[in-house]
Amino acid sequence: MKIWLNDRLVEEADAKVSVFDHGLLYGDGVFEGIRVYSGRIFEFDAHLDRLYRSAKAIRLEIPMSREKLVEATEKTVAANGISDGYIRLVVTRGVGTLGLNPFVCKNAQLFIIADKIQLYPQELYEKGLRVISASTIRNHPQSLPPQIKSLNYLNNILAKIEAVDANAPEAIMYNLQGYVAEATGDNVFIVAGGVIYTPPVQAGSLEGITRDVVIKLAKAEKLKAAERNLTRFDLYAADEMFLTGTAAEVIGVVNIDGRIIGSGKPGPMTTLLRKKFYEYAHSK
Ligand code: PXG
Repeated sequence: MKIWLNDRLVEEADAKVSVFDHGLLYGDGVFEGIRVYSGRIFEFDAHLDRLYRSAKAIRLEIPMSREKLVEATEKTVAANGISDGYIRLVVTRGVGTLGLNPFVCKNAQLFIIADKIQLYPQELYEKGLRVISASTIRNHPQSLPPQIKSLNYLNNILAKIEAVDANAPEAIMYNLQGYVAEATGDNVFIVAGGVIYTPPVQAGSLEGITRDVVIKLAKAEKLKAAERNLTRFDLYAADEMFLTGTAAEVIGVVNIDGRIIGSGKPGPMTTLLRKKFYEYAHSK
């Protein structure tokens, strides 16, 4: 496998960063996870916008122009012969001294991996997921804003550990007020009374690109979609529930904390949006 490292493609064995990189020492950096469908980089502009916004929020300068970054990403995808897969674009703060000050790090490191993607098994898309409510509260936006896609995922990992311990593939995270924030690596939607609801990002979620696409596709189908704060009860009482994300795409949830959602199978709107998403992803 060839990896893009800073200014060129290198062999995987030579793609190394320092133990003094603040990305490793402090989780100081940002990243994007992007799909490649039928040889096309999915919603690349939206992902780049989010990467630059995340970097700006943590005062990290991305060491490459946007045009060069597009070129480097396309070269990495081509060099690895990926037509359907996954890109991980990472920018770390770079090498510094032991100590938090990010401004001692003079050379941000940028690397790009293009690989096949590990998916949920097909069976889970047909049957739907069982999820749990995590007791780990999502980072407060005044603490580490969840809108920053940073290299520090420990908050999500703590919730993921709860899911794994409960033998569930995903956990729902709530904010300090008790409203739904997001899943550990996906956004949350429900259907109630014929309307599709998802929490506003201000409730503590990443502004998911799949989320935005799904809202657009729902509106194109003349379905009603709205942002609204959701409680744990709203999830328990929902007619349908689904998650969206780059890796999962659109996947139904049929059980939360032992409560069966709807008929216990992915619902009709979930199934329709999954189909529309597939068509959109493979047509663009
Ligand atoms: N919330 C969080 C916390 C995420 O990490 C999403 C929502 C969904 O956003 P997108 O833009 O993907 O629709 C994410 C995305 C991985 C992996 O390797 C994680 C994500 C995306 C791709 C791969 O775990 N998270």
